Amino acid sequence: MKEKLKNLKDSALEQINAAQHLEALNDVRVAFLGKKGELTSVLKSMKDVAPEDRPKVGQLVNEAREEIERILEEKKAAFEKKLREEKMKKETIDVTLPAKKPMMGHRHPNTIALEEIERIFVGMGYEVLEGPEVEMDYYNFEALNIPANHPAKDEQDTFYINKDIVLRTQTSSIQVHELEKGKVPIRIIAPGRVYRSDEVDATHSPTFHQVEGLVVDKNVTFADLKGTLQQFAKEIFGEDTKVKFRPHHFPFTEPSAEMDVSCFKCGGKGCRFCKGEGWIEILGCGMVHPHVLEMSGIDPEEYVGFAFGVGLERIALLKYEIDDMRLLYENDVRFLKQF
Ligand code: 2NL
Repeated sequence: MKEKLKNLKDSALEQINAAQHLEALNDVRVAFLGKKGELTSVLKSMKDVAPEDRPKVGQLVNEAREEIERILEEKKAAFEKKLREEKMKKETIDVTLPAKKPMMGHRHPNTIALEEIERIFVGMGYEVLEGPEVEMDYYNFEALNIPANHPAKDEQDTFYINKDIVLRTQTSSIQVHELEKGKVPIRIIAPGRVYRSDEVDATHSPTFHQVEGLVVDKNVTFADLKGTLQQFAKEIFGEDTKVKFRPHHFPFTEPSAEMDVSCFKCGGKGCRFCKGEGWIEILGCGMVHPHVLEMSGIDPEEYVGFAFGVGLERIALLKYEIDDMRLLYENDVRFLKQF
């Protein structure tokens, strides 16, 4: 019996040693210690052992069982340790690898152009003022000498909230509020989003941006207007830029003009960029209409003013040589990150 137990134990230890993985180890446990296992069957055959020998044999069986269990546990722990180490090795992080850079945002071409325009005028002593995009019809039209039935008020190109309230079509409304305060002299620029019921194409959008400017003081002349806008053109398009004023008509200025700049691509010779003209139209301007000053409570006999309005997108498209306005609104990062 003692011999049999020893063989059994040796055989178990041998199989444990030979086991290559956890499952094999478990098979050995079942084969020897399980319900139908070999050691268990020895216990079952105790009835064949002489009663006086039973305590002795029982002890031997228990010792064998304990030893097999101990070795099984040791081997199991060793397997688990090895598995853990392999897993750790596989999962190591190389902390010296360069980190993934966070995506950096950047300014929209419109914003870059606006900040440059603001810098130029702030440098000349102007203040930057903003105002609401939803305006009373009065501030958008009436106070600017555009009475009811004027073609500029056409339902076709104005978004009406109701009869008296509109989405502003120009940022002049900001300036009318400033005129009404009656604090002269005034030297402001008014940037902002404006709305017109236009179809979208390469040069039109129902929402775009304007920067308007207004100066009101004593003894302001058209020469001041020309000098100011010429300086602006030089700063934004380069020192060699020439300007040209063509007579025009706006209801809110008299006289009125449109200003062209010499093509900064060809220097005025004519190229694809300026469509062979040598000149590029850039803004509208004029001396503030006396009736506009009067309506806001400023005496046109004492004060004079000049004003101008420029499309921000127009400046951005020209400056960055973008040929389709829609690109400015699509927010495609591949486009935006070029500026
Ligand atoms: C353009 C050019 C312009 C003004 C805007 C203005 C504002 C006040 C008084 C008088 Cl408060 N004028 N702004 C003047 C001339 C031109 O915009 O192309 N507009 C459609």
